[in-house]
Amino acid sequence: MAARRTLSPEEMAERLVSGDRRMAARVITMAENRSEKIGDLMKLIYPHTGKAMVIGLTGAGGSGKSTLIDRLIGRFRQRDMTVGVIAVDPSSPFSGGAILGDRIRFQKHSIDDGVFIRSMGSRGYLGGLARAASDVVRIIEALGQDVIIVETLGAGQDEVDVFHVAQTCLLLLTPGMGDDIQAMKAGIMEIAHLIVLNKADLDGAEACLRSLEATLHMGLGDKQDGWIPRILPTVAAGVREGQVQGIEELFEAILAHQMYLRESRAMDQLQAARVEQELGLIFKDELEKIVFAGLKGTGRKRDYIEAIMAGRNDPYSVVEEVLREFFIGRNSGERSS
Ligand SMILES: Nc1nc2c(ncn2[C@@H]2O[C@H](COP(=O)(O)OP(=O)(O)O)[C@@H](O)[C@H]2O)c(=O)[nH]1
Ligand SMILES: [Mg+2]
Repeated sequence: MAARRTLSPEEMAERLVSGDRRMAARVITMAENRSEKIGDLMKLIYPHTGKAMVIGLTGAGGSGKSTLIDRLIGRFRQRDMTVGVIAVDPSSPFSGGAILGDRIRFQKHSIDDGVFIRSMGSRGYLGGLARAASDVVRIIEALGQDVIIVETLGAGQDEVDVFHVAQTCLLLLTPGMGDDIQAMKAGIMEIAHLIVLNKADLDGAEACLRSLEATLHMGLGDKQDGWIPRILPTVAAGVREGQVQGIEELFEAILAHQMYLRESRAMDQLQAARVEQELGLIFKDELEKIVFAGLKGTGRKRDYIEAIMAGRNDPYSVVEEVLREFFIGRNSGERSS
C-alpha cells in the first residue's frame, strides 16, 4: 500500500463531501481516536450535515436487528436512497472478521457503493461513546448518505444516549419478551416511535402482540409531540424466503413518521435537541482537555488522586477547586457577586 500523503483538513473534507468512502472510514477513525486534526475537520464538514434521515434501532442481542437492517437497506436502495449503518455492537455481523460470511449470506450490500457500514465497539472512546457516535453520524451525513441507521444493543445508559441522535426510534422486541415490557428500560419505551415485534413466526407472537397493544393503549408510549407509537410484527429472516413478512409495512411506517416530523414542527425541535446534546458533549470533552493540560507536569493530578484515596479529599471538592482556579482564580476579587 502506498504511503499516505499528509492531507490538509481542507483536502480531507473535500474528498469526504464528494463521496469518498475510504476517506469517510479514515475520518471516522480519526474521530474515534480523537486525533488532533479532527476538530478542524469537523468544523469544515459540519455545514454539509443535518440533512439525512436518522433512524435508531435498538433491541437485545439476537433479536434480529442486523437482519432487519439488511432488509431495510434493500428497501431504501430500491428507492435509490443511499444508506449508512452504524452498528454499536461488538457482536454485530457487520463487524466483519469471522462473521463476514454471515453478512455476505444475508445480502450483498457490502459491495454496493450506495451503502456504507461501520461498526463501533461499545467502549473505549475518549469523550465517551455518545460523543464518538454523534461525530460518526455527522461524518456519514457529510459523506452524503440519505439515510443513516444506528444499531445499538440498548443495554446501558451509554447506548440510550447514542439513541438520542436518531429522529425515528425503533425498539425491537421478540416473542417471550413482551410480558416483561413493564420491566423494559423505561427510557427506551419512552423514546420508541415504532415498536417492532420481530420473529413473529415464533410461538407466542400473537399473545405478545396483544400484550404490547394493551400497554400502548394505556398511553404509556405516547410522545409529547403527539405521535402515537405503533406496533409492527415482522419476520426478518424466515427459514424460507417466503416467510419474510412485515418489512414493507415497517418501511412505510418509518417514512410516515419522517413525514410527520417534517409536517409538524417536531423535526426542528429534534434538530435543536441534537445540537444541544452535541454542544454539551463537546464542552465536557474540551473542558476536561483544557483542565488536564493545565495540570500536566505539575504533579497535582497525582496529589489529588492520592488525597482522595487517603480520604483527605473527594473528587467533587477537587473539581470545584480546580474549576474555580481556572475560571475565577485569576480575578478572585470578582468571585462574590
Ligand atoms: N425465526 C426467526 N429468526 C430470525 C428472525 N430475524 C432474525 N432471525 C435470526 O436471529 C438471529 C440473530 O439475528 P441478528 O440480526 O444477528 O440479531 P442482532 O444481534 O439483534 O443484530 C439470526 O440467526 C437470524 O437469522 C425472524 O424474524 N425469525
Ligand atoms: Mg447485530
